[in-house]
Amino acid sequence: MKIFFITSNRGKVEEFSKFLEPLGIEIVQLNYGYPEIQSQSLEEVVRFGIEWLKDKVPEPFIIEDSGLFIEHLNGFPGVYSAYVYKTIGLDGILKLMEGVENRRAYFKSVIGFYYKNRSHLFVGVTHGVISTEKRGTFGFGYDPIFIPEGSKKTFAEMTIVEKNKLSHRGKALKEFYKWLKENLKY
Ligand code: ITT
Repeated sequence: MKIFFITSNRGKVEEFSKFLEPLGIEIVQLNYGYPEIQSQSLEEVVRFGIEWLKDKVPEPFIIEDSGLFIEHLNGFPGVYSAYVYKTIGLDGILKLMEGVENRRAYFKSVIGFYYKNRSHLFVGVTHGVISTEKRGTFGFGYDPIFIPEGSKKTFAEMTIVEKNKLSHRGKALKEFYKWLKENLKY
């Protein structure tokens, strides 16, 4: 089965492809921009995105919205993660966190799957801490400064398979995988 992934982020596509490979699913990236509404909720952003896209792109398709929520910064950058990454970047975040003891943060991922005129949402959350310096070269985005709970490595020091086992996206993908197995009789 072929599933279109509407995203500009190649890293996300690689993580999806690796996870869904055992089901024989081919993820095809479609870089088709869609409006991300101003909302405090990733779920709302995804629901709106699907509604906007459903008559414009081939089916079945997925979109995914994610964000990094830092406790000391009251959840910032959260739903603004992509914008903050492009503007102040990792160095900007590390600067905001200089000398801060409470480094707790979490990543959240919401996958939206549109199939046979219906939307299905799958959610994953991973708690961890913001490192004091950038480490690692794998992955994308905030990976070099996020250490998931129970690990000493940042996400950027892990292979895709290792990261998928611990990450927010991996957890959402696990739910999606279960749904596909149950509903599409894989
Ligand atoms: P889309 O085209 O799919 O929207 P995007 O990169 O703009 O791709 P989002 O809108 O979901 O993605 O924004 C999420 C931001 O959080 C973005 O800057 C990502 O790099 C970052 N992010 C999301 N998941 C991440 C992960 O697993 N590791 C590191 N950074 C992540």
